Amino acid sequence: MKIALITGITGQDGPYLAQLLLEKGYTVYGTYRRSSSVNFWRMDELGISNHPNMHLLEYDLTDQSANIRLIGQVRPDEIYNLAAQSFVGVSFDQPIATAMITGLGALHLLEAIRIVDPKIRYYQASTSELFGLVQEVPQRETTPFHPRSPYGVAKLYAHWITVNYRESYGIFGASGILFNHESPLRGREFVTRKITDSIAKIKLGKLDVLELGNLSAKRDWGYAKEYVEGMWRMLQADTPDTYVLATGRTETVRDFVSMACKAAEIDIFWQGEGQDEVAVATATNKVIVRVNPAFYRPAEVELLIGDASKAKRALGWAPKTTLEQLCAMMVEADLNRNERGFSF
Ligand code: NDP
Ligand code: GDR
Repeated sequence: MKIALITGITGQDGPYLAQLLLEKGYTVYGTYRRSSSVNFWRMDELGISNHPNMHLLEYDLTDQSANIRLIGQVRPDEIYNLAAQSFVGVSFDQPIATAMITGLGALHLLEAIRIVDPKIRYYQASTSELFGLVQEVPQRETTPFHPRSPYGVAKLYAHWITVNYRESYGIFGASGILFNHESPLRGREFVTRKITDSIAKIKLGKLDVLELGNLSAKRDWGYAKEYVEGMWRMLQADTPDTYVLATGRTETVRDFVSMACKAAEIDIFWQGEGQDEVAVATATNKVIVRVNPAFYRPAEVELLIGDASKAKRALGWAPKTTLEQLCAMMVEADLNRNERGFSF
């Protein structure tokens, strides 16, 4: 029976990955941070919190002695490093904390692997934010990087240090350059879930207006549950490598709002431009979505669209769920939760 260690089990991807690995017969250790109100609602939603092979450990990625002790204690076959300060917007306000966690955190784990057991396989959660300013469309493993946020720059370090430990010490370090992936378990600070949760509240009469930033940003959004399967496949390959996971389709934030309204059966029309652009509900003629420049970022990533053909060829991985299906799934989950007064 294999042992896996997942850092960041309280986030979106951790519980989906844990669920997959438990189904495959792994023993899974998930790490969470000490805080005044730790919540495990995502694991609860997937029904894995009380699984006999699921264990939780308190841990902070930035504490190097904790990394060495953790790996010595768990002795995993595979480590999935999902822990990060992962919100791009916050990284502009907390650039140093982001560098320590999201960038140096990966080095802490790789060093611990080198010291404790170099045979451990390591997955680094890299990101399409590495591409940043558009250099090539679609973006693939060979596209030059130009990150546009402290988060992207920190992830660039984590990516290259993974490649460096692969080349220097023969450590099995795989780097997955994953494009945006969403789900009903997405944090509400990210735009898709902010939209589906707010549209659900508007539908139920619990909110009047949703405020958003840049409506024209284009993202390649996939379904998180399918992306964690790709992470696992990267660690089962014969050799460690770097892979893009993406759907190959890109849509604007505005399109996602329209899709969510359709799923919630709210008829809307768009009017105005730039900061004055609004979405109006046809039935009531009331503005339900407007722009608030406070949500703009100092530097924006305008267009992401990925080419995952290498992952398809080498790993047999391909996305299945369409964006319409994903959006409808998220709206439905948020309608149910808001009816129950759910607040995460
Ligand atoms: P989330 O933000 O939902 O989860 C991040 C996790 O990291 C949380 O469990 C968080 O714990 C934990 N964490 C934060 N800081 C520390 C720390 N100092 N020590 C230990 N744990 C910490 O991210 P996702 O699940 O969406 O993403 C998983 C990974 O994949 C992240 O690294 C992200 O950057 C990357 N990624 C995500 C993409 C996406 O579209 N979702 C795309 C590409 C890459 P806490 O709850 O205590 O804050
Ligand atoms: P992103 O995701 O920055 O791509 O990072 P996010 O959902 O935060 O933003 C996507 C795009 O939407 C625009 N936007 C808004 N974003 C938020 N959060 N809130 C708003 O109100 C809003 N209005 C418009 C943003 O400007 C942006 O263009 C996510 C994270 O999961 C990263 O950790 C991961 O690495 C990348 O995806 C791939």
